[in-house]
Amino acid sequence: MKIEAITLREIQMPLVHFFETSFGRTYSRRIVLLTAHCDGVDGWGECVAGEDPFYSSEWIDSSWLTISRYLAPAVLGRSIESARDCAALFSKVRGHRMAKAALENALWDAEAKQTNQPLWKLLGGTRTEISCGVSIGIQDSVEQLLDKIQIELAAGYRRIKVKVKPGWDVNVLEKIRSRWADITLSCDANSAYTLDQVEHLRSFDQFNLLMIEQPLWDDDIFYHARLQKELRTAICLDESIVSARKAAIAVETGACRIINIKVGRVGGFTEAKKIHDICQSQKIPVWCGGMLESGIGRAHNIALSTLENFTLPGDVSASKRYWKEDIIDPEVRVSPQGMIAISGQPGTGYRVKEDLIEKLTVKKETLRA
Ligand code: OSB
Ligand code: MG
Repeated sequence: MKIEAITLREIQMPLVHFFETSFGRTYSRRIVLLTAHCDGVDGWGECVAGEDPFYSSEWIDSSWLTISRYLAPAVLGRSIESARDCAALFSKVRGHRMAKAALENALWDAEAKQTNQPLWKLLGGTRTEISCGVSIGIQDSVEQLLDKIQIELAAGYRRIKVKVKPGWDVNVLEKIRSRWADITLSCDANSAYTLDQVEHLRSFDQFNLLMIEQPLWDDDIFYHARLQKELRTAICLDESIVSARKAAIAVETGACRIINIKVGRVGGFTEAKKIHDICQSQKIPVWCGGMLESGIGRAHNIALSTLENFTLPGDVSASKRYWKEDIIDPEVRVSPQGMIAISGQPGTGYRVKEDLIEKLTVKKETLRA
């Protein structure tokens, strides 16, 4: 597969509803999309970096520069046998995993199309449908949060995850549990706590949560291991797991009992598959996280979620929860049973709406060898 050209673009899309985490509120997304032009076939990738370096050190303008100055030149004009070989070409560049993933994943998409098979099969997936949960941000009031949960439960979602931070946690979880004693419920702190708050975090045990996601520092594993020994609730790591090596360390030290795999955070499908395999061999269940993706990243998350050890409902949910109109056709739909059906079509099974993307584009650059 020869990589002849790469097109980078930034699109802007307002969210249907703002999304708030412990690090801030987002009303509208700026998203970097990448097209890899390979032997007459176009592969699409999405960079999941945020508008600001708050979830991780990467952000969309850093990813654009990293791709155009370093990553694209490493592959342009070259022939590679498989998208699997891409990660090795980037090894000189430290970090910048979301930028790497945007390019690597576009090549996986191109390879699936060229070999006329579904991306999920190329990745080694086995599922014909995947189980969906929702991540619900911090709201202006607890009443608004309860209304949102009610709507998502009625839509069929199989797991509710709420964002927490000091001041929006025990009080909120209490209200949720007193209304719904038995739903599958998780919370995600996005690193909002420190080890001084062990007693406070231990009080979350009373809510019978499926997990508490990333309670401590974004780059920490060691203190999560200490915290996990103090909690009955399973810790799930998100931010800390940036590679297969970190996943192995987290599992070996007992820092978590569950891992959230985000393909962008770990640098692409190749590394995501490695983490999946390590967790499977160690009996650690995984699920697919989300980063408020457009349809392109969402379709990639769906393909990844078909791997066998994705046994817990992911944060991969319907397009309409985010966008008035998504950039893929059909948009992602979730059944009343909370499932997404997997397409047997080649590639992602979703058509990229290039006309709409053109209208949403605010910046574009084509790179050639
Ligand atoms: O921690 O999972 C997270 C969104 C942006 C940054 C970090 C996270 C999230 C989400 C949203 O929880 C998941 C989604 O609905 O895409
Ligand atoms: Mg998270």
